[in-house]
Amino acid sequence: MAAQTPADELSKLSVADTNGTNGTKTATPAANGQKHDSDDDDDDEAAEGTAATTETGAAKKKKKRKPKKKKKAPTEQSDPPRVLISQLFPNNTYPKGEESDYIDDANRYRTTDEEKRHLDNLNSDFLSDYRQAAETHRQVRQWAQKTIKPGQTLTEIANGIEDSVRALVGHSGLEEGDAIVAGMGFPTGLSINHCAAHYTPNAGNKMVLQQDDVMKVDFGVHVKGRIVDSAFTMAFNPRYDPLLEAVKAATNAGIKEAGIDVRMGDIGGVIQEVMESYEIELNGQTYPIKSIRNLNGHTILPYSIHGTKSVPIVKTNDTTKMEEGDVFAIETFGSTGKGVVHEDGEVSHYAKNSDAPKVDLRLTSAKSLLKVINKNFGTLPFCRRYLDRLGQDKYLLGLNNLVSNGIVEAYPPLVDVKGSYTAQYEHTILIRPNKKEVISRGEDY
Ligand SMILES: [Co+2]
Repeated sequence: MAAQTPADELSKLSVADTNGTNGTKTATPAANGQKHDSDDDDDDEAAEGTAATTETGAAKKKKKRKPKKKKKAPTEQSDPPRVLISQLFPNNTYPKGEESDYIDDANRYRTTDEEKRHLDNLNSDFLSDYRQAAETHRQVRQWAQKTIKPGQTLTEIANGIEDSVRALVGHSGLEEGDAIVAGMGFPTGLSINHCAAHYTPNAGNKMVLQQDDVMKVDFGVHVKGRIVDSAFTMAFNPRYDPLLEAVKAATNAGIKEAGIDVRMGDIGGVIQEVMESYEIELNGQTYPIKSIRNLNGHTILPYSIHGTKSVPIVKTNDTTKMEEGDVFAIETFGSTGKGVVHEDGEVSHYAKNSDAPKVDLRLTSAKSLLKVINKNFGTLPFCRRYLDRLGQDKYLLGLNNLVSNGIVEAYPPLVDVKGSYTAQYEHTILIRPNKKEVISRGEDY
């Protein structure tokens, strides 16, 4: 989910030819849950074999077969994805993301430092929750990438992604409080063409994906509040390839630059340099690709998608540093338009403010809606469809009242100029004590 830059820091950078390719390797070691199962079976059989020496052959055979009767757990994901990730990777053996060492002189020691490794080991629950959420994101998005086609409605696409996420973490989110245990980390953004972010269909939306559309798919998965925020862009016409390539390279450059003690403004500079080394030809006209300067990456806190630090995607003077323990969403947006977004259109995304003021609400509908939000989302972002599926109706007055009281924040769609095209790629990275981990990295992006 995109974070908006309130202050407009403008330091334009003109860039010479930079080939923005970034050879990123994917490491998704296949964790193997089968070994443990078969070990168990062997143990059972060995124990039976020695204990049951006096039994008849038939009785022994009957007894022996028993443990094998249990239905084999699926070892492959279904289509559409409905198999629990915890079943595919038993005993918390979720695949790691892409790990890399800190390579600058001041932090190189961390790779082998015992104390840092010890600190890292203390985080095993944090890491396995994060990796479970990330694997869910990968499997759902890879299914989405092969299934989404022009002609589908945005509602169909969003429901397809969200039903899959909820099934894979095993929480439908329909019973009170269930969505807080695990599920959607924020609504599925399906932002098309000049719309860069924060668009998801509300009830009754009839929008259909078109052949020449450029669609940003930005969704979050959380497990116990550990939110993976990752996004990609889909286009069916190859004429947009340079735009997508620019943004993917820019995001990867930002990820590569990230590390302990690295300054935010410098990361922005690297991202902008790569992004703006690209151009694109559309209908015989050449457009420079610009970083959208008022969108940025951000830290992620438990149950809170936008932490306190921002990662700009243009060069700035921000000297805030990345620190051990931070979780960052590195996201970049490229545009053929002005490279600035503004709010436009009907709101779908909302989130309760973590520092919501204590207000004595006079509107009954606002009061009861706030209870629903507290119980089902807490500070996790939600959209109107999520209220609909909980059986809420006629909630708009109450919802708007919570927004005007500063309790809930509205996140309207963010758009560049009409006729322009925007793209986005995003990953979540963990600044672990001894390593950096691109938790959401996959073979796709
Ligand atoms: Co984000």
